[in-house]
Amino acid sequence: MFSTEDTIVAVATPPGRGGLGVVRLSGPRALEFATGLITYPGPLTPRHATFTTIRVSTAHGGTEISRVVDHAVATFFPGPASYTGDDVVELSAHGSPVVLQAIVAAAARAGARLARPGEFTLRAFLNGRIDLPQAEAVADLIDAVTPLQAQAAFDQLQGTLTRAIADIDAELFDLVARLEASVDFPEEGYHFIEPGALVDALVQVRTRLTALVARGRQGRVIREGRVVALVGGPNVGKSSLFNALVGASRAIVTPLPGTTRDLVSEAVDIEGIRVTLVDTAGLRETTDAIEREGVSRSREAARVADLVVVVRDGTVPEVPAHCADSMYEAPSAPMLRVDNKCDLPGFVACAGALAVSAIEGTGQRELRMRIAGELGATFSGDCPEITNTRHLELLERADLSVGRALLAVQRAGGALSEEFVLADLQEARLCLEEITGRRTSTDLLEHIFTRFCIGK
Ligand SMILES: Nc1nc2c(ncn2[C@@H]2O[C@H](COP(=O)(O)OP(=O)(O)O)[C@@H](O)[C@H]2O)c(=O)[nH]1
Ligand SMILES: [Mg+2]
Repeated sequence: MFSTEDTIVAVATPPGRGGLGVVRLSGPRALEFATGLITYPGPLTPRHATFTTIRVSTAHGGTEISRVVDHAVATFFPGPASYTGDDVVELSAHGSPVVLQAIVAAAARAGARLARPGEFTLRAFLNGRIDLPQAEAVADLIDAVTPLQAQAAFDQLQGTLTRAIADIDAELFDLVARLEASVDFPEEGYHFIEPGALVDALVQVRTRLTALVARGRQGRVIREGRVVALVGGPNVGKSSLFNALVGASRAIVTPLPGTTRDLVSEAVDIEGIRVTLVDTAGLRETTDAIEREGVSRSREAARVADLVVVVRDGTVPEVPAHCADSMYEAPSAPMLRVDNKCDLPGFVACAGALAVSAIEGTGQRELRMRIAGELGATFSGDCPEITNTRHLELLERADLSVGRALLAVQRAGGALSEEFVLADLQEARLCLEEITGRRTSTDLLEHIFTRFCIGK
């Protein structure tokens, strides 16, 4: 995975047909291989788009046949100021899979190696162009489904997390240096940092870490998305509400109870959070085998959801047997009660329930906000710097270590043993280094970069 000596090639645009398709080459021989693929005679000017034609040669029964296959724009990005840090050439041709594959095959025949998933970005990381969170942000940006996900990923790519970590690490570094000096020069009673000042400094670091962790817990919701299940009795309007939230007529709506028999799910953007919304079969006793299976799937959906929206028909007096929550084992996820059909006469909302009309749209904005609120993520202003579980877990560990150090100093008073505090602070620094990738393992890189698509 780590050979960075050779030149790699891949189609950088998504599979399938499109107006344009880009083949990317990176490595010491990128320019040489690309020059062999184009008819443009002169040297390529760095960072200039050069219009040319692509010529590839194929073997036909022992003879090489060279053919011009497409028009293209060739751009040469000399290293180290390129995406990967190596020499990079991008050939932008028409988005024909046949042409693009022919270009890749010709480059491979010339000696380029087919790039593995994420290998361009891996090189950027190994060449020090970006740190690990920035590389991870590239994958997140590409995978983003909601604008907020994209924004959070782009912020991270711009280095917001990198800077937040660097600031904390700088403070820790300063403390570690002073504590080490105290250990190395144990002159009678002399501390390179007084216990009082040490407590203040640790409290400050801890506060920053804790705040970042808290924001990361919210941020994780942005990145990973959440599952929300709509459950309730038959005919209360679950499918209608589902369609209203999805903004399309996805689930079948009829006046007949028992219409929805399988789970219908759709990814929607609710206040910036990627929500997988699941419409379920109405919970009721039934003899119909298909519907019974649907009801059992509904219970399962409610069990695994991050939030259960319990829908009730507000025009029907609440009958305990029809009360949705009595129909499935109490889910561990939070519940949001919604009373539907508030447009009809005779509607009475239960205490604590939100009145909505799936048909007329009443209360739906409020419903979206409450869903986002229940999911623990309401964002006003900036995106959290942290959205990734890997970063969050390491940060939590760093936070705990600093917390331990702080406790040790506070307990010891004047009789402080610097070694103990040092060990905890060094542990915290190691966690931060693992986030940024200054300290990393092959397994971790493997894990991170195989999630990329080829050509990225
Ligand atoms: N007046 C009114 N009718 C609704 C509303 N929501 C759903 N319905 C009607 O109630 C019936 C059942 O709706 P449906 O979405 O299939 O309910 P489900 O069985 O819970 O999925 C349909 O005839 C809908 O048109 C609403 O907000 N107001
Ligand atoms: Mg339905």
